[in-house]
Amino acid sequence: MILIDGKKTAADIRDEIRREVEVLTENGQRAPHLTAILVGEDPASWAYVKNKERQSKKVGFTSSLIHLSDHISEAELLNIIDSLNKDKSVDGYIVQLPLPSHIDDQKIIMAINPDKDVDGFHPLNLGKMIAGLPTFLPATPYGIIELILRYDIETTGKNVLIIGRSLIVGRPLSILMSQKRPAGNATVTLAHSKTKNLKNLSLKADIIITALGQPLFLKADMVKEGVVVIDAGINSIDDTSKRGYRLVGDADFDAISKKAKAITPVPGGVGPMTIAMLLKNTLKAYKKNLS
Ligand code: L34
Repeated sequence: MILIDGKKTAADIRDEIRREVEVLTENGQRAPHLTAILVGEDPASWAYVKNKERQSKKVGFTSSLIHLSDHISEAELLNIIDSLNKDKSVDGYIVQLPLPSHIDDQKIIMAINPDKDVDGFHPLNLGKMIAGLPTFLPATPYGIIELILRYDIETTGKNVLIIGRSLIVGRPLSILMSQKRPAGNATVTLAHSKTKNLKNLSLKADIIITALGQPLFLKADMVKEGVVVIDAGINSIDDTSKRGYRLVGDADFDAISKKAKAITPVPGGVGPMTIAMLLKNTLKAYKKNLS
């Protein structure tokens, strides 16, 4: 069984980015600048955003965090977005999701300048992705693609089952993997909460990507021998540790790893890759902003 090590792969990618940034700054250019907006106090979101800030600094980026109260209005948030859109020193920014229920995610995403949308969530960027044009790929699907490539996992002609149709992971990934591109050319099935007989589908799948957000949803009896499982689920479960929770994936790692050809762990799988690819998108935004 091959452990697909997202933590190590993400560190490799960060090294590549860091070396590129070094050359740029040694030549007198300013550093790339990534900003994150975090609304509220959700401990998991806080941890992810802090990770993004830490990793940004590690590769030599300027990083800033705008932390806002849960009570901020949609209009106030839109104002902050407007100022980031105008701020020439900010190359890219993200608005960490989920947002409080009184704020409309889509309205916020639509307000982001597509050239600074390093999450790749703006409809213009999603449209470019579907058309196969160069754009910012959403970081989690991009990270999954990168793991597949760096671990030489064959996708051409394979049956790929993606479980979960979220805007952040399942939907874009289903498009990317069916396209004529590296880590593409697969026969993709996109399953979701209304799918019937999931087990029939999962037993036929050569590659299964879970992105539904249900702890230990995918069980060993649902997969065939030699399957590749990529687990994009990050579920926090309350426990007695100091931080009060621990992370588990959507797949039953212990049991499935006995049958799988390759599998990603949680933590240490897709999560770190999401951040590495966000940095890659930011470097891309920066280069475009300079030129
Ligand atoms: N706007 N919102 C926006 N963009 C995103 O790309 C995200 N996502 C998802 C949630 N909301 C978002 C993230 O950043 C999920 N996500 C994310 C990013 C990083 C990690 C997990 C989720 C991560 O670093 N995971 C580590 C463990 C971290 C820990 O121990 O707390 C891992 O090894 O999986």
